[in-house]
Amino acid sequence: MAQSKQDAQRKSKATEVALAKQKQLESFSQGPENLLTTNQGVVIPDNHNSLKAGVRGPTLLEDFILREKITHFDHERIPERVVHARGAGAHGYFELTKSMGEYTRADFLQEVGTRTPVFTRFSTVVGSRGSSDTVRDVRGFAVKFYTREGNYDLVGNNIPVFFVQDAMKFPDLVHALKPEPQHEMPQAASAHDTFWDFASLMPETTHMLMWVMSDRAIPRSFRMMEGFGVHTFRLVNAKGVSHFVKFHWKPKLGKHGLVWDEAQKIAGKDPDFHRRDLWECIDQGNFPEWELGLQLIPEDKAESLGFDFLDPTKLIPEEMVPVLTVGRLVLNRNPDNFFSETEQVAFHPGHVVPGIDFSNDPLLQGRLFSYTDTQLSRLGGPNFHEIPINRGVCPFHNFQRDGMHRMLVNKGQVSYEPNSLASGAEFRVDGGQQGFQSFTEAIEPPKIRRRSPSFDDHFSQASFFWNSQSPAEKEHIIAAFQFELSKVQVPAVRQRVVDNLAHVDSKLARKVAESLGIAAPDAKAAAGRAGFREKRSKLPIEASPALSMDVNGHGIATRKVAVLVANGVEIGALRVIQQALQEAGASSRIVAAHLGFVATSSGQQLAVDHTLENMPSVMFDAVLVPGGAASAQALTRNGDAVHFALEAYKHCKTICVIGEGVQLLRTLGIGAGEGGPAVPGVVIGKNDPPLRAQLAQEFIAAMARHRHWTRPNVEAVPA
Ligand code: HDE
Repeated sequence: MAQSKQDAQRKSKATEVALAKQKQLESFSQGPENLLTTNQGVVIPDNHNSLKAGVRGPTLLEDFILREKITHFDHERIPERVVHARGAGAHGYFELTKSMGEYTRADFLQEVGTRTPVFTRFSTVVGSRGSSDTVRDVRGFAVKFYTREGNYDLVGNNIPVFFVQDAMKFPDLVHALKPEPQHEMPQAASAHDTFWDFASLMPETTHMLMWVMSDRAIPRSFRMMEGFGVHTFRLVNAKGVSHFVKFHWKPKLGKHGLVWDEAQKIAGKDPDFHRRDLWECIDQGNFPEWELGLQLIPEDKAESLGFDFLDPTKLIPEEMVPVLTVGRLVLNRNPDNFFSETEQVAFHPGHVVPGIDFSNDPLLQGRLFSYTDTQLSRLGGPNFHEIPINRGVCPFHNFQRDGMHRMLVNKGQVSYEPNSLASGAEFRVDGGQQGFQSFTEAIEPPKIRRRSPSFDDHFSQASFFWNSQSPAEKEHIIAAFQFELSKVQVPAVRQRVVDNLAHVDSKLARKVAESLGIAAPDAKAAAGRAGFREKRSKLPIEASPALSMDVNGHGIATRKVAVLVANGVEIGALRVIQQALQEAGASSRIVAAHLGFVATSSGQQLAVDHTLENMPSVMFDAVLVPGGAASAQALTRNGDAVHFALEAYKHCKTICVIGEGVQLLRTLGIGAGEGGPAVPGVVIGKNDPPLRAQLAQEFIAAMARHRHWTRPNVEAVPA
């Protein structure tokens, strides 16, 4: 009794001291506002000059202000992520729209309307932190849910399958993919010998290769790409019943890609293209949004899918197991500081909450070790969970102590369990219902280092993906293989790739081989090589429309239109179209040869937003060329303006020309005479006031198709 009284007194004294110290600290931090200080709080008298022996003399070591400033600067960089180094992040929330209580006990998936704060980071995989956004690559799509039961991380990609089946091959894959070690080239590109050498010797990569050669790997925006959890996970309900689950993020604006030529040009014109797009949209209140979809597979059905659901090179077609929409993700706040938040955020597929569990996918199992391990060297020690962006919103208690950069001030005598010295019942071990209960699964012996024969099917889903693409998408995939392999120096590597492709589709393999000047694809040769597996499973469907991006119906919200003008531009129709674009959620920018103003045909001043040079056509989704004889003439004499229009034509973007503006397309033979054949996505209008509103709607309808792949003579355009 006496002991506990003493304890209580000691505690209240300690609290008093802590409070006094806290007050003191607060009063200090309210100190000299807006004055530059050292990290110790000493006001800096002069931030331009170091302390010297005489104004022209040597600097003194004594200058603690200079020393502190330079020392901190010297240590500003931390190691970049070994993969996914370049990224952009945003805050937001996840709102549940359908209760998942039947399937999982996860608290944030119970009550419809529950909003859980999130931080999301998108990334490329291969490039360094300073590389370009629009390279051909997989995109990371990682979401940290700050739930009331702890942080849950869904660390996925924008492609639903992966290159390799077993974690053992991941370091080899990444070494082959990254710049070659002798000269560190090429940056952020798979188009080089080591990657294709590895890929050609590992037929299990084939399905993922098809995705990476498709337009999925050059997204128009982070806001317009899907996300996937990739692996099969488990949901476990309060009764301990488990369902397998695949996670999907479906973008509200639809899924859209760039054109490869465009992607490469943007990489030079604006390497921050995706990062800027995300930042600006959130800044302007155009909050990106995705639906969370789940494919739920009862335990007993999983084995009868016809392929192995534990194999991460396989997807489950939506037509076989429908995607159930359960909530929405909204990103509505940009980070305050890139380093503190986007760079220091630490995701981990092993950050799960009660009710979400793992499957035995051998790639996922390897990831469960890797992510904490990598943060130890990247974020400098075991206390990275204390960094604000990584901290949960629920309290956490344990007896882990000390280590580099410890922020918490753990109180008291006791840092172990069990103990009899800590008073109170805090940090009790919950052996009961509240805790994370791993799904009780019977594990089959023996301990064995071997791949399951059920993982032997390396080609059937690659063919399935190919069969699901539109004719234009197939052409893009062929062109991507041709480009990548044309960069490969060793002919035998190219040959192995096309031989493998013969097992996906013979036309695809033949067309790729033709442009490389190598022998015809030899399916038999591929089948005779090490690593090749004969197994082919049959899906109950031939193709999946959900795998194609060539679908419309998402409107034109947040699309950008360039308006090409020069002195003498006629703005009557322009104003009507601009208004209609704005109402449809798109924006327009005036682009001219110089900044400042141009004079309109009616003598007004029209403010210019960008020059033809600083915002070329690749930065826009569509082009509008208003009428006005003098403006049209000046534009046709300006090489940059002609290039602008031709390039937009080549990239299959919507172009609207009004009256004399049509002259800009004359080199394409468009609009030369009345009644010429209609060209997809080229809208030709007259300067006729009663027809302006209709013209605006025609333009918007054409833009909503995103790209016009069936447009003639695109290859002939020298842009
Ligand atoms: Fe990762 N991965 N990964 N990965 N991954 C990392 O973790 C790793 C894999 C993914 O925005 C690293 O914090 C292994 C698949 C994303 O911060 C590292 C294996 C998928 C991000 C790591 C995989 C991913 C990472 C690097 C195979 C899609 C960026 C820095 C066993 C489902 C997260 C870091 C962010 C990052 C390891 C395979 C997605 C080294 C060992 C499959 C989105 O720990």
